Amino acid sequence: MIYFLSDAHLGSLAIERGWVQQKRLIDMLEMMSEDAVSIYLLGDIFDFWMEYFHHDKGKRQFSPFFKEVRKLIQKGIRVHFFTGNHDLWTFGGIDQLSGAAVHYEPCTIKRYGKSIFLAHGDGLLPTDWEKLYPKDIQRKIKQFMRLRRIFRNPFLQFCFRSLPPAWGNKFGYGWAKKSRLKEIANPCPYKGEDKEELVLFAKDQERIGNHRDYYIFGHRHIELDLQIASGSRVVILGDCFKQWTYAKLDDKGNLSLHNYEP
Ligand SMILES: [Mn+2]
Repeated sequence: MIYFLSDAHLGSLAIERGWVQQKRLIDMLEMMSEDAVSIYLLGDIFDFWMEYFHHDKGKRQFSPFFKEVRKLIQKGIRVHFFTGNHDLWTFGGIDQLSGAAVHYEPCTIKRYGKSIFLAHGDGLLPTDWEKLYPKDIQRKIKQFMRLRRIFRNPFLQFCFRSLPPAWGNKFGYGWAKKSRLKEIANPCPYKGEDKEELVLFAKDQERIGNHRDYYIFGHRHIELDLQIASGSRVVILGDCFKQWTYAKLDDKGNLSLHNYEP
């Protein structure tokens, strides 16, 4: 079996009893380890991950999670960690702490005869997106893309990494908490086949001839399993703090979404 999960947002100040959540995530990985060949963590596993030039005591809270990942790898399971938009600031630390293979960009894999596009999902748009959205939505998308460029700017990353970790974390976790509370106040459910960016992205890929059997994303905190073309499906994974969803690919190439019950 190959498992896919995303969006645990470990450490979030908006998630009550974070250690219970972390324990449950570990139990979920433990359950997967019974028959897993590989496990793909598709981004935003941490609510704010930043690697400073100074020692950061704040990372200690994630030791149980890292211990579990190392255990899985020791068992022979391959663990892949994709960065999301909350934990892209890893510069070798996550590989070192967990032993997982870290991916900074989307990628396409082939398993059990199926081609599978994997990405966290932030920043993915169809090529003709400007034609598809009204002006106000276009403005929001542009804003997000601008912020995304700022987050990825090497000079600004260098500056942030020079901060005392306590300051940087206060800012980072504070920002992340605000965005989570905003999402709770204004939930953004599935927008529909003609508006959901990740669905449009996948449809566009099919249209331009980059066929894949499955597209698997995180990021949106919604659960979706949608057929977009003959032999092509989009799966959005939900999350690992409220819905506790994951996807599973069996050795016949069947992909299915599940809810984890401890
Ligand atoms: Mn995200």
